[in-house]
Amino acid sequence: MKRLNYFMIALITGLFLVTSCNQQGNNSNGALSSSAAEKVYVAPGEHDDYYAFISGGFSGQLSVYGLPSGRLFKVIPVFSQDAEKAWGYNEETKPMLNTSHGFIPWDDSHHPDISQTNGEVDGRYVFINGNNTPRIAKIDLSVFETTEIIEIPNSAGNHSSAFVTENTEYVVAGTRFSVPVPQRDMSIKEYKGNFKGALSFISVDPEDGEMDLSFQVLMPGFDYDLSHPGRGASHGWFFFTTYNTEEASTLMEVNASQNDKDFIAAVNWKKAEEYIAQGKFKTIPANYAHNVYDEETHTATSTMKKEVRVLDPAECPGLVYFLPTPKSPHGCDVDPSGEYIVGNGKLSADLTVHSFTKMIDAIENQKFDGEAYGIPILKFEDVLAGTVNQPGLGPLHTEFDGKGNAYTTFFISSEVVKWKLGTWEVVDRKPTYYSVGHLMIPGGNSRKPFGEYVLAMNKITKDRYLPTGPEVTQSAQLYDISGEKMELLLDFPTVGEPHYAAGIAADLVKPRSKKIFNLTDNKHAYATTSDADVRVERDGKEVHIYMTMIRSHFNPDNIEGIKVGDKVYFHVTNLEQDYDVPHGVSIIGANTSELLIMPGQTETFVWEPKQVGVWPFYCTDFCSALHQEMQGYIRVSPA
Ligand code: CUK
Ligand code: CUA
Repeated sequence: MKRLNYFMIALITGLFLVTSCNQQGNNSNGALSSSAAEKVYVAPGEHDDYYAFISGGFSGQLSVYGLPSGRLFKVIPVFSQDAEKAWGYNEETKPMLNTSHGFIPWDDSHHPDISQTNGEVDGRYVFINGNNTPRIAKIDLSVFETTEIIEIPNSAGNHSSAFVTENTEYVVAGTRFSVPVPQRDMSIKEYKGNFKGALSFISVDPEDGEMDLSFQVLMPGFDYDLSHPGRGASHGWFFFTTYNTEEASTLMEVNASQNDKDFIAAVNWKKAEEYIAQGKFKTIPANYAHNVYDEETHTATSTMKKEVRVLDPAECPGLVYFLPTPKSPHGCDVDPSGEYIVGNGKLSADLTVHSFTKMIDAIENQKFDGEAYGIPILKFEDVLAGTVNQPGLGPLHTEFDGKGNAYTTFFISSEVVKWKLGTWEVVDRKPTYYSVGHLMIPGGNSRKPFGEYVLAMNKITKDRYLPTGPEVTQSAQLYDISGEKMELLLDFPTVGEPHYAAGIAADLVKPRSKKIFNLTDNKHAYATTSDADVRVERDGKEVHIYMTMIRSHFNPDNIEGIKVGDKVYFHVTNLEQDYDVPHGVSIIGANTSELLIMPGQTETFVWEPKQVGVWPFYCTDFCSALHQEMQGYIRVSPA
């Protein structure tokens, strides 16, 4: 068995190299027709039909593109400090990056998912996971800003996240690594049977959208890779792929791939709610931060939470079942009807599709094939809906067009393969450039996909773009899927590694997009909403400057009485009440970023002057013909 696994890995690596080489310099494969150009051409001043929210991977952020043009509109800072927007630099947003480990200014963002109502994307929020220091963020699409981040305790690698149920009852976050729960000092060799994998169900308040870690299901010590909610008939269930069901503490070579089949874990979260209501949970200590950005005060607060409710599947019959799935399944995808659950076995030659109806039948008839840690294992044949035979090499992820077709990415053979649900026949395949990971159909994660385009996200681009030194861009590729055959239309570079994306018709978001913050609604503790209130206040060594900005001056613009060793707070309010007129402010020698302040908002940075002198500050955003005149001086005297 072990021999075979070495062989598989060698085969995969070898094939991968061959594939890349073959495609290198073979751009004619991807040459586009002039009709392709027309299909992605959005004339100057016209709007795109779709928003695409593409994760930034190791950049920690989320970027906003238009489809079909592939134009980049914005990079929304989420888990990483961003100097352009002062995210994590100004006093207002620093608390957003607080965790139980302290201030953590970076993460690895993988999977955005859009909030849903009745199983359809509704354009209110995007949720996205931070893998490294487990966190889930919520982006409010009225402002395109991150407004909430919740840390996930008992989790490590937070990879099978952040996917939403069909009325956004929960955002689900599954751990990747199993770890000691609660964390403690113990031998790594004692992993097997002792480590646990926490699957977290974070409720979302239907009124104000606030997240709350409702409960965790404490699973056996496998690795949990990806997840997807049930929908339609399977609403109330959540499905997770697992690997390393051997529970090896080291995955060097292929220790983790000895089992012929791993599992998809089917979790009945409606049942979990019943157990919670009956008090069948344990409350265990857990430290985690919950950070909320308030739209009225324009200020974030961070609260540390101390405990979490956990459910043990062994003590909660009917909560979890295992569906055997070959081999190291990665993506776990559910079709729009909720009937088919696709396990993308990376090391399997075939694609396995499970049937929800058959799963329920098998459960009702108690047809089990043993158990693992008290969790019943169903028989592979009893839950199998069908198999797509040898569709490609290294299946990773599947999306659906809502017209009975599925599209699966194959990392090793670098292609997207279209196949039919129910007949399992392959109907088309197109190459990607190269080594595709995820793919995304706008609304493809819902009951009602928009079915017009699929976006493939590539890990490697080699010679596809102008060289930029050793590091070259990752990319996304857009295909028209309105016809029987896919047509490659466009490829464009991405910001960071595009693990996944979420797409939605622009008309569902545009009407909600806020244009300005009303100055009269500004409840910031240090707001200065009229020029009559500008002032400088000293409190010991702390100095608070209440400053305003409007085309084209700061008030005050000459400040004296500051001393070396002071801690100077610039609280700056933008008095503008016109759309798209931000001002910026920066000062020489400040160990922070500029502030780029939107109309009606207040932001704060701290300056600790180290040198005596008269120091200038200026506006960083070209705001009017007198932008260059928007400046001032601050005098620093000896301590
Ligand atoms: S993962 Cu990146 S290719 Cu984090 Cu969704 Cu599959
Ligand atoms: Cu204000 Cu430039």
